[in-house]
Amino acid sequence: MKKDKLHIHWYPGHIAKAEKKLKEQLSLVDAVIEVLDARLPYSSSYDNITRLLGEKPRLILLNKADLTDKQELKKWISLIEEKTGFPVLPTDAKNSKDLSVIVKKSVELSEPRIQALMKKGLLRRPARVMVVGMPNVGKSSIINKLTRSSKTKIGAKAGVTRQQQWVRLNPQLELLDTPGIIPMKQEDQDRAKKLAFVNAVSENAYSSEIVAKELLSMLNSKYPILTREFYKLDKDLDLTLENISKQRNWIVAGGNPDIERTSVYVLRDFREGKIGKFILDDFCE
Ligand SMILES: Nc1nc2c(ncn2[C@@H]2O[C@H](COP(=O)(O)OP(=O)(O)OP(=O)(O)O)[C@@H](O)[C@H]2O)c(=O)[nH]1
Ligand SMILES: [Mg+2]
Repeated sequence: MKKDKLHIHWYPGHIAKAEKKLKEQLSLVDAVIEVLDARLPYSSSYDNITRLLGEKPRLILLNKADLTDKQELKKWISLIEEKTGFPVLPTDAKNSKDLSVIVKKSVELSEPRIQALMKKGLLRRPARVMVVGMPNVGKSSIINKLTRSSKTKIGAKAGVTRQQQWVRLNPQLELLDTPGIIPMKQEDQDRAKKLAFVNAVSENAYSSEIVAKELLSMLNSKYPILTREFYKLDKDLDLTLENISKQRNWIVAGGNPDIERTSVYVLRDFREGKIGKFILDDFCE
């Protein structure tokens, strides 16, 4: 697949392995924390999650809430709670106010299985909770926040966690960090694009220029004023990579705009929340 085409395709071998491993570990855990990217409450959910996780009790965390509009996020929380029947909490790596509620919910959700095991004669053991979600949504960061440590490796790109890793939080709770999983194929290109915007897709799967162009086009239709203001573009100028490069004076030899550099910066500005606090999925999708 050519990288300059609009289509974003991935067939990462480690995803297949991660999915298999996840299924293997499922019987060992009492509950699951599913982490979504709050900027994509719909697109960062894994379609096959219910098939994969079966009846396991689940806590859904909408992470990176610091990068979203809080009021809009509230509506999504109610919608997801209603649709899934599971508790949903907004969270972000830097805010530790919700530590105790996440721990309490995880232990609570695990309790029925622990009780059932104790009835069979086993001794009480810590709750075992597996943390799952798409790449780069912040699974490892959440574990580090909960354990107030750097026990798991984190990084601003997809596929940082390569292997499962158990982390003990306290005598009551143990967490299993897992590599991010994405569907083996993504037929829905709108969703694939949005996953690329938030860096959930390996950068090898697309061209930065095409994805940055698509991002600008989406921001232009959803948040035109904020985006234009951020890039200090005059009203009569279209929100394009060319105009942003010229405005920043990023010019290459021959006087042409430096599209490559601008693409990288536009993606980074968005991912770091510099342009604004956005939710890119349309409500009621
Ligand atoms: N702004 C913001 N950034 C976050 C938050 N949580 C994580 N990050 C950043 O997002 C990036 C990915 O975090 P990780 O914890 O490595 O994500 P992951 O889900 O474990 O990713 P994989 O291991 O690749 O599946 C890192 O650069 C983190 O610093 C958050 O709540 N807010
Ligand atoms: Mg990780």
